[in-house]
Amino acid sequence: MSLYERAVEAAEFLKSKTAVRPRVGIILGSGLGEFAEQVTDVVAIPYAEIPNFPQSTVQGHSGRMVIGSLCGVDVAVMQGRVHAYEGYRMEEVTFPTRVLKLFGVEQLVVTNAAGGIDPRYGQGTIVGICDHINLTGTNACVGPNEARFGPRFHDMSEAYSERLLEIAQEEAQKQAWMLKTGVYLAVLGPSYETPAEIRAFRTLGADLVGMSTVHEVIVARHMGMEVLGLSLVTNMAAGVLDQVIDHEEVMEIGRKVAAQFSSLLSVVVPRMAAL
Ligand code: CYT
Repeated sequence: MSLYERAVEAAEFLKSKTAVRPRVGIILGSGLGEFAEQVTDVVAIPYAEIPNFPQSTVQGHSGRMVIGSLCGVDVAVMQGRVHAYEGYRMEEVTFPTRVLKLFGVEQLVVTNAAGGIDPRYGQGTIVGICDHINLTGTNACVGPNEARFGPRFHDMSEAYSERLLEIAQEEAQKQAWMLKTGVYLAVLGPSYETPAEIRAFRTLGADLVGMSTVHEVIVARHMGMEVLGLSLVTNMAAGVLDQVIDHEEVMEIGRKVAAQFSSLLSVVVPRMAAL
């Protein structure tokens, strides 16, 4: 079966499980999985049950598709994602994004836990991604192009929707905080970066560093989806502060900022859906 056919099979499976046809999809990053509890009238499907779906091996990425309503808007929330550093091929890492599109999703919110390079960020800062730098050494669209998904060469000049970012900034302001924006640089991982790498990335124009998101955004744009990217700064990147980086801490910060993150998305998603 071709990639397209496998994605169709997975999307058809989701359609058989629910009558809901969300136009908004949300991918939850490390420590942000709790957000799925905001969804009501839930149909939750473990990734293991969805045909052809990759399973995550990382602790804290529980792995299920939560379909339901978020403040009156139909959504498909991915609680957990797989990463390239787990050894998955690009096609597997981005398979769920392909399936979301075939399921009917046109607007995608991608979230992640990231290291802060910009010293104006602090631990727990939520940042709106305005652009990215892909230093993972690969691209999710490598290989024969599937024209039913999109063109061979696709534009990435507005990978992250300016209008969605503006909405997120407006809503943050209404909640009395400022949503800073930043450029997300992706590495393969799984090791965290060295201080020398972080200095190099800062010179390159990066404000955040992480190990996900860019591949999903590349295929989302390939398929013409509109993207909002949000990073949670779970730690300052290596060398920015004089302290080591610990995965447990990354997860813990996610839980602490969960409420702020939830209240933002709960108002942003209805506005996105109304566009
Ligand atoms: N932190 C993180 N680098 C970091 O420092 N969550 C990903 C990558």
